[in-house]
Amino acid sequence: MDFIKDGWFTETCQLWPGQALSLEVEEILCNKKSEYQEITVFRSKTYGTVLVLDGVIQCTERDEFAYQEMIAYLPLLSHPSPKKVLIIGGGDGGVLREVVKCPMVESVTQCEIDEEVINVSKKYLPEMAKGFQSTKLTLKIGDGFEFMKQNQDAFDIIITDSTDPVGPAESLFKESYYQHIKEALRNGGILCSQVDSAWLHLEMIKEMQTYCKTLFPVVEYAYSSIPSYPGGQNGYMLCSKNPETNFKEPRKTLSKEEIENMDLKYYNPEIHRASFILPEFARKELDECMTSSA
Ligand code: SPD
Repeated sequence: MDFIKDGWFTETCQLWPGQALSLEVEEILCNKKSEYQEITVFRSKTYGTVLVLDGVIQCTERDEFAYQEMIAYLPLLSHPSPKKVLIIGGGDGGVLREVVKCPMVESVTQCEIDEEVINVSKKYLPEMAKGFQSTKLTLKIGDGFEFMKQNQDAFDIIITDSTDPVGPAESLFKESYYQHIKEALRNGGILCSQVDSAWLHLEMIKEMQTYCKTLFPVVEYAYSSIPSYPGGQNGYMLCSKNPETNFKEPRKTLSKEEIENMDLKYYNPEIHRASFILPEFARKELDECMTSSA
């Protein structure tokens, strides 16, 4: 556990060389090695309980909702009738918690490779893991890439809530994975995948957007701010099989009352629209790749 020293956790990774985020640690609650990765949970001084996989922050109690709500509601509220949802990854349960809140969703299948992450989350992050109690859920433990291959024409929405593209999630950033998603989606189906920050991974996002554009008629990149993620942001790749989809305008606009009842803390219709407005350095690169591949 080299990443905790002298009371501080420090996140370094080959994917963001030359920079690191540190959080002050109050207590280490769990550190174990599963079949796939090292799982650590600690109570931090200012970000609540923190889940770390292979030394990389997955969620903190203070800002997790910014990620879980956006990766769930950007696709769900862009689809006219999102009845059947598949979540790949998402072992902490936060995305599931959001998806099952949506009244239009009838059933959710979740495929997580590492059962130990689910167990740890149930024990130390019960507010995130509460989605696992939903009667809408069918839980599968297994490899998301392999699971995707077995499904054809089955889901309205597919969400990939993975770790970064090193380690167990590497295959979930490949073109072949997106080909399988396309087949697993019903007509008009929508996918949303976590693809990291444009500040750090613009080339990878560009490459992904280029091959997604060869598979789907509508492809967009959105982002939300999350202070505990590298670069303070996370990006989302959204693709639709329906050429009429306009991701930038929610298909269903939640009222203030619905937002309150669903206990949303980050998502609202204005931030939905704003999340597609990119700073010039990113807009230029990503628009260029859209024009050249379309
Ligand atoms: N750089 C960290 C990206 C982590 C994305 N997955 C987070 C899981 C939260 N449900």
